[in-house]
Amino acid sequence: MRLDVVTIFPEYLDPLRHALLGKAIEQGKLSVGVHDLRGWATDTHKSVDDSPFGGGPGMVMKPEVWGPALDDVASGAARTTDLESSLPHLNKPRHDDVEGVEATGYERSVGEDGVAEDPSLPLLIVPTPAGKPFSQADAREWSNEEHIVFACGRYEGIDQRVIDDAAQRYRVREVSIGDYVLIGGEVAVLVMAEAIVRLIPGVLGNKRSHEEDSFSDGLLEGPSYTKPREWRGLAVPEVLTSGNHALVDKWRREQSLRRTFERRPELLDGVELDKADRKYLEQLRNGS
Ligand code: 6GU
Repeated sequence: MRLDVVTIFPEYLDPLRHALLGKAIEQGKLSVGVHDLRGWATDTHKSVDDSPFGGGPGMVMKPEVWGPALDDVASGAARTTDLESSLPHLNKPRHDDVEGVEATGYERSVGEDGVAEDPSLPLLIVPTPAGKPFSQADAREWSNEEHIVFACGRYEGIDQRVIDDAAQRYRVREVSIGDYVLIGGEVAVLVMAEAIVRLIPGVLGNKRSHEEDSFSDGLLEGPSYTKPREWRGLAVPEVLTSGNHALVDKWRREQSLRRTFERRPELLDGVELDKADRKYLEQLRNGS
């Protein structure tokens, strides 16, 4: 997978080189480019924003700067500033060393608004609190992408024509990571990149740990315990040390149902429940 990020704060994206993502880079499963938007500014002040038409507070990011930036990053013309992993370098061939052949003769597929989209185009993710909510399902789907570009807006956002025009070169998604407002998209990119990259096959190592993630079956994950069996007077739930795997599975399922019922009851509407699940939830509703 290739990730490119366009931002006016490139150093904000340094954590992409660390830990899990750094490992993915070392493994040759990921390459990352971070691009300073000001490199596409044309005036002597390197300005990237201007006052909004129609008045109002704040500044809007300029189309004449963003347009060429997204053109260059889509075509690979800006692919010179890759982040190295912070981990020791292994000198493996990198993903982007062997790509560059554009797919032809695509079949059109249907994008999120029911509009036909060329699936060979890169994905452009624009973080914005006005976007569709980012979910684990998005992370799973996007972990299969060849090339994802993130466009980080600051201030009051990017001139909407940039996003409309980018649809000629990208499959565009405007997404939010939650119902709160950040100063800019950079932290949202770190969040989404981590959620996506950990699902690339082989990056996390342990496939089961995906299957048991919160949300992968629509429920929250229950509590976990390790040694010692007793700590500060608190014992590990006895069933976990019983050696009875069927009982452990049943207990874990019930813990997931309980947590979801208590913390995110709205999620239960979208979950496949069997007879035992429904019975357990009925007990919870009756206050036990
Ligand atoms: Cl994706 N971007 C910004 N700037 N603020 C946010 C957000 C994204 N998601 C929630 N708040």
